[in-house]
Amino acid sequence: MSTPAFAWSKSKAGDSAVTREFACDVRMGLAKSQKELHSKYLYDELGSSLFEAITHLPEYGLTRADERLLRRHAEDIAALLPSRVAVIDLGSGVGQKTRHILRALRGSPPRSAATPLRYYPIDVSADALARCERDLSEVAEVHPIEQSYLDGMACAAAERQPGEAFLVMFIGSTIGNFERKCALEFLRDLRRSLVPGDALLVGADLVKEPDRMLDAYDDPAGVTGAFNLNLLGRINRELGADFRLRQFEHEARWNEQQRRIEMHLRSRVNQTVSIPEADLTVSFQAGESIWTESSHKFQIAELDAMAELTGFQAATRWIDEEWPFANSLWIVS
Ligand code: AVI
Repeated sequence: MSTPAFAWSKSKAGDSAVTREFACDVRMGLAKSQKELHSKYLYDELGSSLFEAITHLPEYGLTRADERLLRRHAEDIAALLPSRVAVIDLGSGVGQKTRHILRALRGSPPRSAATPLRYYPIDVSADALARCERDLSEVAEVHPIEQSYLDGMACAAAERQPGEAFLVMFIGSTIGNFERKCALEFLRDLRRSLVPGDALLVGADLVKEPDRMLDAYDDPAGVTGAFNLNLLGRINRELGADFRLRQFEHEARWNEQQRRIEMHLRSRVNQTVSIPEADLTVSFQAGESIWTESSHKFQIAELDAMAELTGFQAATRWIDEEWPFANSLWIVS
C-alpha cells in the first residue's frame, strides 16, 4: 500500500514545532466561513491504521485496482523504460505495490551485481520506510528518504548516476487529494527535477457512478467515518481540545461540478469547543460542517491534458475494468 507522504511519523509526533504548526493550521482553518482542516492531519498513527483498513473495504476499490494494474502490467511498463533506470517512489509507504515494478525491472535485462537496481522510497513515516527497506532489499538496492515528496525528490536527483534514467512513481491517486490547480503546480515542480528520457507513472481514480463513489467514502461499516472523526480525536489528544466526537457525524458529498468527493464532519447540535493549544474557542451551528478532504476524480482526456500542461508526454495508460482507475506512463520530452 502506498501511504501519503504526510503519513504519521514517530520521530515527528510530540515535536513542539510540529505541534505549533498544527495548532496554527487548526486556528486558521476553523476561522474560515466554510470551516476546514487540512487532510494531511488525518494521518496520525491511528489515522494511518484506519486508512490501511479502508484499503481493504469491499466498497473502496481504488487500492485493489491500482495494485491489479501494477501486477498485470509491470512487464509492459518495464519494456517501455530505458535499460538503466532507478525507481523513485513518492509516498512509498511500505512499497508493497511497487514490488511488482521492481521485479519486472530487475529482470529486463537481468541485473548484475555491478549494476544493481536502485530504489528510492520517499515517505515521512520512518516506520514505513524501515519495513520497505526490509521487505524490498531482496529485489533492489533500497535507499530510503524520510522527506516530503519534493524535498525527497531533490535528494534522489542529487544521487543520479551518469546515464541513469528515473522512473518516478506517484501511484494510489494521491494526486486526487490536491486541489486541481495545486496538482498542476506540483507536477511542474516535479518536472524540474527530471530530464528527457525520465518517466512518471501516475495513478488516478476515474469518475464513476456517484453512488459507487459515495459508498467508497461512506462505507456501511463506518471505517471511513472513524478515519474522518479521528481528526477531531487527534485535536483533542495533541491540542487539548474538548471535541465530543459523538456530536459530529461523517459526511461524504459528491461535488459534480468539481468532480470530487468531499469529506465533511457535520455538527449534530449547536455547540462550542475549546482548543487551548490553539488559543481558540469555536462555535458550531447544528448542521454546520468542517471540510476535511477532497478526492478529485478524473477523466482520461483531463489526465492527458495535465501531462501536456506540465511538461510531460502521455505515452501509455492502463485502465482497470472492475474499478475504473488509470495508471498512466508519462515521458519527459
Ligand atoms: C490517500 N487517498 C488517495 C485516499 C483517497 O481516496 O482520496 C484517502 C481516503 N480518504 C477517504 N478514503 C480514502
